[in-house]
Order: sequence, then C-alpha cells, then structure tokens
Amino acid sequence: MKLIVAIINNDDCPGVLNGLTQKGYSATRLSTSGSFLKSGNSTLLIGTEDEKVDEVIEIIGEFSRKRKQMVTPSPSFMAEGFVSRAVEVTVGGATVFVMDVDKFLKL
Ligand code: 2BA
Ligand code: 2BA
Repeated sequence: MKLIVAIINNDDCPGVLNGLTQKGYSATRLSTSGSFLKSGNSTLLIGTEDEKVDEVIEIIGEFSRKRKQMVTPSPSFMAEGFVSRAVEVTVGGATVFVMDVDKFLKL
C-alpha cells in the first residue's frame, strides 16, 4: 500500500479528481498554499495498492498541465529584498511524493 501526495494547481483539481474517480480511485483534497507564490493550490492524498501507483500518477499527469505565468511575489517577500519585480514561474504540473503505508484502516 502506498500514499501518493500530489500538489497540483487548483484549476486542474476538478479534472484530476474526476479522472481518478472514474477509474475507481478514492482521494482526499486538502486546500493548501505554496511558499513561493503564496496562492492556493491543492494537495491530494491518494491511498492505493503498490501496483496501481503508476496508473494514478498517469491520471494526475494527464489532467494537470504545465504552463508559464508572470507573477509578482508578495510584498513581504519583496521587502526582504529577494525579488523586486514580476518573475516568470512555471505553474500547473504536479509535485508528487509516494510513501509507504504501514496500515490502512477504515473503522
Ligand atoms: P469512504 O471509503 O468511507 O471514504 C470516506 C472519505 O475518506 C472519502 O471521501 C475520501 O475523502 C477519504 N478516502 C477514502 N479512501 C481513501 C483513499 N484510498 N485515499 C485517500 N482518501 C481516501 P469521498 O471521496 O467523498 O468518498 C465518500 C464515499 O464514497 C466513500 O466512503 C466510498 O464509499 C464512496 N466512494 C469514494 N470513491 C469512490 C469511487 N471512485 N467509486 C465508488 N464509490 C466511491
Ligand atoms: P509554490 O511554492 O507556490 O511554487 C510555485 C512555483 O514557483 C514552483 O512550481 C516553482 O516553479 C516556482 N518556485 C518555487 N519556489 C521557488 C524559489 N525558491 N525560487 C524560484 N522559483 C520558485 P513547482 O515546483 O511546480 O511547485 C508547485 C507547488 O508544489 C509549490 O508552490 C509548492 O506548494 C509545492 N512544492 C513543490 N516542490 C515542493 C517540495 N519539494 N516540497 C513540498 N512542496 C513542494
């Protein structure tokens, strides 16, 4: 059993969740935010059998798209002098972690 933690763009979340549900997977969506953009993203928790991990990752990849976007970092970040103007960042795509699960219980 594995736990897949996938951080994706909010806009891509409905598509990814539909794709997973249609294939019979269960997922839990958490509302999160990244440290750099400080805007909302979504973190999906997906518990599944070892042999299904690749299919889950495929579905996540299919429904999350990587694209470029100009962003101005938040004032607090600018005040620290790291960045003072709009920068191009890649948004979309997915950051995926796969972890071993010791126990999976439904009580
Ligand atoms: P449960 O299986 O008791 O799941 C309750 C909630 O626990 C789920 O809410 C989900 O947030 C989380 N969860 C369960 N299994 C998970 C897993 N393997 N990985 C990550 N999170 C998990 P919902 O997704 O709203 O599902 C509510 C109920 O609908 C589920 O109750 C299940 O009876 C059914 N269900 C969920 N996905 C389904 C699917 N793809 N096809 C058919 N029925 C589904
Ligand atoms: P954010 O932290 O808001 O980062 C959004 C995008 O900004 C990143 O996309 C990356 O292209 C850029 N970026 C992030 N930190 C940067 C920095 N210090 N300098 C320059 N550019 C930077 P992704 O790498 O695709 O990450 C998307 C989101 O996934 C991140 O949102 C964060 O919430 C999460 N994430 C990415 N890598 C992570 C990691 N190693 N651990 C935990 N969460 C991670």
